[in-house]
Amino acid sequence: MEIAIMKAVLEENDNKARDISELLKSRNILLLNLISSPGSGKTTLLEKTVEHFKDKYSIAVIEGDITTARDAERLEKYKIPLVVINTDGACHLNSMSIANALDQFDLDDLDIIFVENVGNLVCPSEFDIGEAAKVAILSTTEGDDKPEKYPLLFRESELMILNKMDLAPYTNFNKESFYRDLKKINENLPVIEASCTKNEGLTGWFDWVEQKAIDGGIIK
Ligand SMILES: Nc1nc2c(ncn2[C@@H]2O[C@H](COP(=O)(O)OP(=O)(O)O)[C@@H](O)[C@H]2O)c(=O)[nH]1
Ligand SMILES: [Mg+2]
Repeated sequence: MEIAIMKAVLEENDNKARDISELLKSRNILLLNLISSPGSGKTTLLEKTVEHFKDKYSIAVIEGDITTARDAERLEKYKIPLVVINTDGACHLNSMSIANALDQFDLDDLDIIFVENVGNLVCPSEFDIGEAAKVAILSTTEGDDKPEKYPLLFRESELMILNKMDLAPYTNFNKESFYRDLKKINENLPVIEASCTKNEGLTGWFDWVEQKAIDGGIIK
């Protein structure tokens, strides 16, 4: 019984995700879904990304959080369209909540929508939201074993950012075993090593976003 209900929930989610994906493709809008555990640097990456692209692309952000609007408040300074989705305890965003959030934007006016998913390495990977790509973020302080422990995210993502490289020397993060595990899970997953707070390695990320935008028909 429980399995049947879960299947129905996922099916409803996937149907709506397909609608969103088609809608956004028809309007040449790129939706990127950022997924990581709490504290690995999603909001910091978004701050740097909006700062970098704000004069080139029309950007909006959907902030998913269990409660509070604290991450959205950090982005208010950029004067971009922002929607907060409080999931009231749920550990991920679903496509129905994304559809509601999209209703609050003027889609005629947007190029890229970044979604900061709820901080969690498990649930957000299971729920498509109509994104062009999922992006996994992991920080060196979380441990090199995370891809092997939470493989779905690393299998589903098109890009991974290994953040907090500035802290790596103070941790026991073992790059060799990290890359060895990751290769077994998703051989072709590109990894960008970065430090968001030190503005290091971000060019690779900006180039990737730009290429995705071009692939999505957004020419600026
Ligand atoms: N040392 C270091 N700290 C970082 C880096 N990126 C983010 N942080 C810090 O990590 C904490 C959590 O970052 P935040 O962006 O809120 O993570 P989120 O929960 O994934 O959105 C904050 O105190 C950030 O300043 C980094 O590259 N290096
Ligand atoms: Mg955040």
